[in-house]
Amino acid sequence: LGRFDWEDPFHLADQLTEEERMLAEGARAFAQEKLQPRVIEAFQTEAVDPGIFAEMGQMGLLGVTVPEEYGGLGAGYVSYGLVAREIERVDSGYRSMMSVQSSLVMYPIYAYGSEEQRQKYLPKLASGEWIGCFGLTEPDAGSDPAGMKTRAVKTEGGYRLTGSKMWISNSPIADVFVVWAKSEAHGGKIRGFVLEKGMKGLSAPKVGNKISLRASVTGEIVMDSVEVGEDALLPHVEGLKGPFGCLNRARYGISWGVLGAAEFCWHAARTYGLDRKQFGKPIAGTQLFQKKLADMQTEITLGLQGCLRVGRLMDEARAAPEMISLLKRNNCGKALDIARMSRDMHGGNGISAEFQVIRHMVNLETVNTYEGTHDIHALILGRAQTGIQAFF
Ligand code: TGC
Ligand code: FAD
Repeated sequence: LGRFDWEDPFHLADQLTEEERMLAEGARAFAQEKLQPRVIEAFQTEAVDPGIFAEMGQMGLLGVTVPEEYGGLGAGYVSYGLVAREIERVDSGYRSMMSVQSSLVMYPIYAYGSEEQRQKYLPKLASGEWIGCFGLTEPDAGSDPAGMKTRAVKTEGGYRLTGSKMWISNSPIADVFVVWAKSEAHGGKIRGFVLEKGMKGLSAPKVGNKISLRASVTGEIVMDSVEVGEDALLPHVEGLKGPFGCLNRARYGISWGVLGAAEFCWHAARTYGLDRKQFGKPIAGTQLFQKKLADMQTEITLGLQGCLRVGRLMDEARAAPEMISLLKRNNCGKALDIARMSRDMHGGNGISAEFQVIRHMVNLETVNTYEGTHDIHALILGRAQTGIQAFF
């Protein structure tokens, strides 16, 4: 008979390569030693330390899948997912910083950019010297990015961009802005542009008063007739498949990441239940408590196995976007349920910042919403199995 490991019931670790295991261990050590000690205060004070990007860069955690010649690690998507899981075990905001930089900024420059753009931006984004952001969402175009109003108009030497983006991770501290706009010169099709901090007419005010994801800074991107050269255009993609190609990767990473947050909440509930006595015995010795622990263990184990499967398919270029929707939707929803359950199992202590589960809980509300809401992914899956789109 096989051995049962309560923390890793399906022996996920045995299904990884030696390189993947080592990268995951390095990422876990970094996250626990460098990020965990500062997260409680960072969340409370909403203070984002831009130096975290350079620290992540030094560890090779930015652009894990980008080839080494551009400063990345040249590793596969399972490796990328394992990194997301370890960082989000500490905080979804830190994972956000990493995944925007890797999947939403480095990936499009690598996949859709010119050789000059790759060489100019990727090494400095990989090292964390430069910070990137990704502007798709607008005040009036969230779930429906095709409704964006941002426009690029052709000028003599390039383009003039006008519009505003909303809810953009990293934008107030960004050096590099990947933004999506409808370009008149390309028949009104959506095109990607790379903008740089300091350009005339470009600003990125912070969005304040967030109750969620406070360790990651969020802002607007305001483009008031920003003039760019032809070299700012990402030449190799047009249409919504440009931003969606990036989102596929980020959504996949989130699917692993949220399970890291869920694992933290599960382990915390177990430890708390073993320590805390009521009615003369540990609360972990009650049937209701154990049922909740069993539910957490089951959902996390199944979710991780799904991530590994889709990660392997991504590495073989056989993953369909709908597989990622299934995973992103289910894992975010389950992680949020688990965080809420853990909060409850901690009783009054569950609302204290010190026990950390309520921070994960409020963070996961954002993660359930961004990169396609829980319901939008249901509609993507509904369309894929009925052939009928139900968005409008
Ligand atoms: P639809 O007609 O379905 O497609 C339009 C074109 O796009 C192509 N496409 C995809 N390509 C690659 N991957 C995918 N997943 C794709 N999905 C669609 C499609 O083939 C088509 O191409 P073509 O060549 O035929 O034109 O488009 P629609 O307008 O009906 O959209 C439907 C819907 C609702 C699924 C889509 O708009 C959607 O997913 N909405 C959610 C928006 C979203 O996820 N926004 C995320 C913003 S970024 C963010 O949140 C970052 S947070 C990061 C962090 O801090 O970690
Ligand atoms: P809406 O689209 O207005 O949705 C509101 C509600 O209506 C949701 O419940 C939704 O499911 C539902 N709904 C919408 N359409 C339908 C429909 N057809 N049928 C049924 N229900 C529907 N965006 C970026 O571009 N870059 C970033 O870096 C980024 N970072 C973010 C960071 C944070 C902290 C947050 C909160 C958001 C971020 N976003 C980013 C934006 C995020 O992707 C959007 O918030 C998300 O896509 C939802 O859009 P919305 O907020 O406009 O909500």
